Amino acid sequence: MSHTHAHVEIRREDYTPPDYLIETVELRFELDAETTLVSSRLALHANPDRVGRAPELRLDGEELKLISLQLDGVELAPERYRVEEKHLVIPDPPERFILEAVTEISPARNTALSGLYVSGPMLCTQCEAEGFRRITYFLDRPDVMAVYRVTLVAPKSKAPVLLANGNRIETGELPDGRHYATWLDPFKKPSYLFAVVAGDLVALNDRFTTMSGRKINLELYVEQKNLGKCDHAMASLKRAMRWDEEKFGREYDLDTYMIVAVDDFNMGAMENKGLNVFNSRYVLASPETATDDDYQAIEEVIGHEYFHNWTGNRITCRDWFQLSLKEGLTIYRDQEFSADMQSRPVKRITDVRLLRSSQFAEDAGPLAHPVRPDAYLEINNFYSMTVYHKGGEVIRMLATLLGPDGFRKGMDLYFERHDGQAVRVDEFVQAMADAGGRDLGQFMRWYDQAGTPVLTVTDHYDAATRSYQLIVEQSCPATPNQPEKKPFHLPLAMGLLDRQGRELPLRLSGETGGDSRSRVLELREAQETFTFTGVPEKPVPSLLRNYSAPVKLRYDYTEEELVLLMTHDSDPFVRWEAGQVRAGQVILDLVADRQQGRGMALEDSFVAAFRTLLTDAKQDRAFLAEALTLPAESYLAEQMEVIDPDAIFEAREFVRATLGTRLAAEFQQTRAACAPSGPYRPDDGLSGCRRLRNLCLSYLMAPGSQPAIDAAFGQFRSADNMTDSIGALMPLAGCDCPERGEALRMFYEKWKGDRGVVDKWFTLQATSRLPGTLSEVIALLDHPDFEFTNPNRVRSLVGAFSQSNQVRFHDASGAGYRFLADQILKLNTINPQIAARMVTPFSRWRRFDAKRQEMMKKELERILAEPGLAKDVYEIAAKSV
Ligand code: 0A1
Ligand code: ZN
Repeated sequence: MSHTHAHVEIRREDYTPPDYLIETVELRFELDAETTLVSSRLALHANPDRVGRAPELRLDGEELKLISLQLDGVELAPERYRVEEKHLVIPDPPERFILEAVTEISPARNTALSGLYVSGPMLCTQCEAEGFRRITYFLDRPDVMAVYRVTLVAPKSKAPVLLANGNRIETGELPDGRHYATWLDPFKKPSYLFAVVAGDLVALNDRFTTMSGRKINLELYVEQKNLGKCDHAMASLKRAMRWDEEKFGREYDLDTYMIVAVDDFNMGAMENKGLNVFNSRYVLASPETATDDDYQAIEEVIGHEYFHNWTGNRITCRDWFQLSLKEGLTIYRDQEFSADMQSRPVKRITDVRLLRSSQFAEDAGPLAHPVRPDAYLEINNFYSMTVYHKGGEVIRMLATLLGPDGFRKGMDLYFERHDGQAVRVDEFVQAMADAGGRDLGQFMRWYDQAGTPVLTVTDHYDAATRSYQLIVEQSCPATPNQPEKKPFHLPLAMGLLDRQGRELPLRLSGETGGDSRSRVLELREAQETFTFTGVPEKPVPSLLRNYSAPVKLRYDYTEEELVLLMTHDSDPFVRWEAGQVRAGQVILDLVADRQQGRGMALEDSFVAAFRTLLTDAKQDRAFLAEALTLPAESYLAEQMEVIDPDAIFEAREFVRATLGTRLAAEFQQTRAACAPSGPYRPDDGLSGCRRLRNLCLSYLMAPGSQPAIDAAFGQFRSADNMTDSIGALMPLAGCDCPERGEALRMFYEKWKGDRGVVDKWFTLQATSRLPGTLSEVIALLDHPDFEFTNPNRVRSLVGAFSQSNQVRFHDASGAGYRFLADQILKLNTINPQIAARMVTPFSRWRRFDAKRQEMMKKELERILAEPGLAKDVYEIAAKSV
């Protein structure tokens, strides 16, 4: 097979400044779903900083029909320009000129959801990363920043609301029932932050008074039927605005902040200047339709997009290789915001869980790339766990190394130096280095080297000298194009416990005084030894407190030591982690037993430790729920040489069922103790209680006894909120009992008009571990509510099955693989971005047994052989195979 695809690789080292700059942009949209006319007027001039003379102007453009073109007011003769497939080229333009173009586009045919497209009753745009070129010819790159003035024209009946970035400066009526609005965004911005929205929408309005006393209008636009589901998003926005003022001294800059909720959206949300566009799942919530987790996610994403106003918009990226400059930093900011709004330890635990289950897998496979990648075919493929979440961990390490005051000083310096600019990661790290008076040269390796470092820790206690040595070795596995790695500079937060679980003073040899109980060791070498003095007995090391670096930690703890850490460490993350390590050992031992045909039996000591935890009334319930949740199948898989999805599933289920049986009384008691005492409120502080209660139910359901089924069905029928409804329906959906079908039917009947809830209904079925799941999923493709054109719906069924149902997706027959490849090929022509994201499960093929490897590879090859394969899909499939 020949892979002669003419896809051009873009390389970081090839960056050159733009030959031309654009000072102002005037756009006029004659909006219509079938055919929209876009008239643009660009004020261009040769870039004084360009490399060499500017020979020609190459504007980006895709799927555009050029209607007319004028230079300095004169129609351009055909020999003075060229229309290529993806460019408009003007070979010899003047130094400074006005270019006017009229292009025609079709929003209704734009199923890729990039550029201007139709979603329900509106037209909206998505321009990051390279969608603006699907609207008009432009220098569509983030280091070209301009002031935009935009006029929208549309029939008033179809689109009573006309929105764009910035301030509305003029509105008026036009003949034939049309109207218009003109918007001016006074802030220079890159084209990827451009947005317009037009449609039949209503707004929830509110006000925010900034720290300097300015009044900001807050407007949240939704379809009429959703107006009652906006309060939480609005309240979250106000909390985010206040938080950024208090924590970072950052105030909002425009007079209006608008958010629009759309049903068809490729990602979570988009930070367009003054006009965020959100996937409606991160806006709409009511107690009946949204779970506690949904409420939480809304607050987080609202915060994320708001925080981008300073980290992304005011200071943006010079080029797309710098994506983590805005994304890693903004993830860190939204994590800290959420941590301040809820339980900080629980937030940290959920963030680490996500990182280790998804980012670690990415970093260990053929798609591994540095936080700042070196090359790409399609930038949309690099909105990755690595760029976002590992990028966030890198910022967190800087905050740990510099301390809160140093980090804040660094942020202030970064804003002071670079406001209004498009910069690189280097400028950010330099600001941190300068503010903290530190050399962060070695730290930059976190941006350049891919792969998850491994810290191997050993120790030695010398009773005679009362000294304790901690020997830390670091290494990092090879990743694509990076066979050899240099050591990282990283913070290792730690403490030492005596055998009673009391914290010991931490004095390194050579130090006087200083007997803190928790400290940060800085690692820089492949191997380092830290010697603590005045240590009265052999301690138990508490390592990587608060998960101070995104690494894999290896230290040979005994069961007894893990229990000591679980019950006594002062750091909640370490307490949780000790339990996870212990549970992981137990399950992986059972996996080995099962693989070797031995019977499975659960150690009494494990059950006893679980009982102690479960009945510990002092524990915070949200934390307890985390501590009682077993490591995920995907995380366990990561730790196996050759992944055995069946054995992992069976061993884990065996543990759940055994605990459910042997601790039935305790689970029932805890569940009863967490029963609601009044009607549900999302912010009643009881979400931890609900989580624990639903976790108890799932353990009770694991052995599949009728009383447990009755309890679940009872909870399902009486629930006054989605958290408890799903909490009961999830275990029911995984149970081979008559109540299952009954409950799923009732749920659908009740919620069939609600997109968000119907997504949940698809996902519940796609993630059921019952053996017949794949057939059900295939049947659901023909359900009247299934749509290939809606990304949320595709994710809820195809994505959920292939990414969150390891045992059924990896069915030994290969049927799961064939199913996924079929759907990818269908999506390839509809929405390449979504199609590409669906390929990732195949990228892990090397981790499985020979038979599965072969079957997965065959599907990848089938995908690669498809004529007209989108660049997005090609890149992921080609790198994977
Ligand atoms: N910048 C957004 C994410 C985003 C990226 C690409 C999109 O379309 C292809 C849409 C949104 C964020 O970080 O929230
Ligand atoms: Zn972002």
